[in-house]
Amino acid sequence: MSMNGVMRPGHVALRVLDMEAAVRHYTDVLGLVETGRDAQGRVYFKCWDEHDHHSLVLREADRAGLDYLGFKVVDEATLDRLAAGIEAFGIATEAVPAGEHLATGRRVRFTAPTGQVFELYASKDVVGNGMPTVNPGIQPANLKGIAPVRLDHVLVYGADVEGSVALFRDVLGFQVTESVSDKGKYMAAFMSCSTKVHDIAFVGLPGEGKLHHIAFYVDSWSDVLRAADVISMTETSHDLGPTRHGATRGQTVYFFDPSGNRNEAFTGGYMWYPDRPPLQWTPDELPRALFIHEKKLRDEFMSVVT
Ligand code: M3P
Ligand code: FE
Repeated sequence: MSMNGVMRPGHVALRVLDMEAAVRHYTDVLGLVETGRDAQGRVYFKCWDEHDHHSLVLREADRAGLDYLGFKVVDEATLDRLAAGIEAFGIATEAVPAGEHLATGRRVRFTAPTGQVFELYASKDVVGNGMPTVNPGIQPANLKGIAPVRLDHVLVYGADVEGSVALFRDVLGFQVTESVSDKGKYMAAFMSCSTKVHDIAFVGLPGEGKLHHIAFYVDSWSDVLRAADVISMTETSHDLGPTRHGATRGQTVYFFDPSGNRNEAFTGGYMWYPDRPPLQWTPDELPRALFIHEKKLRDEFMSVVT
């Protein structure tokens, strides 16, 4: 249920150190579908059950990390209205022309107070999920690897969580579903623009503009276990899990792409409705908020960002 016209995180643009190794990871291990390559050498992917042309764009660079995260909005008028709102909030916007991404309309780009570049866009070509929309099937026959159904959420770092929360809440219509907070001040905020338990999360640790992870949704706990098996069988760099978060109650396994960008296979979590009371974790309960079984913070998990 979009509160102000923003529907979902629609694409993540990542920098990778070695495109060939990255393409092998995202197609063979993650099991995404490659949907195109552009004149700049960027490679486009989607999860199998997404209908739009792409949800991940890779660019080869000498430093890994997040170029930008794009949210799809309901229509072009909403795009103009939200762009004006961002400007009125005091943040400059930049127009990215239609066609700069394959199969994508114009985008509006801005930098959040936590330092990440975000975009809004309203149009992207529909290429389907490999099955008919009349009398559809269950899943296409040729799935590989972890094969998540969709891009789910992104978690980013940066000191000014209060600023990014204000922008996403007051201008873009997101709600804080859960937080780690003290006396009303956010140390971490999980935010939804939909009925998902989070579409974006901000963690107030040093790392302006940094990415902690991009998460892909799988359908069940057994698919999270299966993801961990695939990670093991392919000798992919494993980070943490399978386990369960306290915050969101989601089930999870974390791993790295060959450039060190963290991926998460995520499932579960409860549904969010705008009238649901947000949940708060006090700072002393942070370990339980992160991992409800282990109740321990892991150094590498907290400190490695790209
Ligand atoms: C999740 C989630 C951190 C919290 C992570 C939580 C890195 O990834 O999906 O709920 O502090
Ligand atoms: Fe996550």
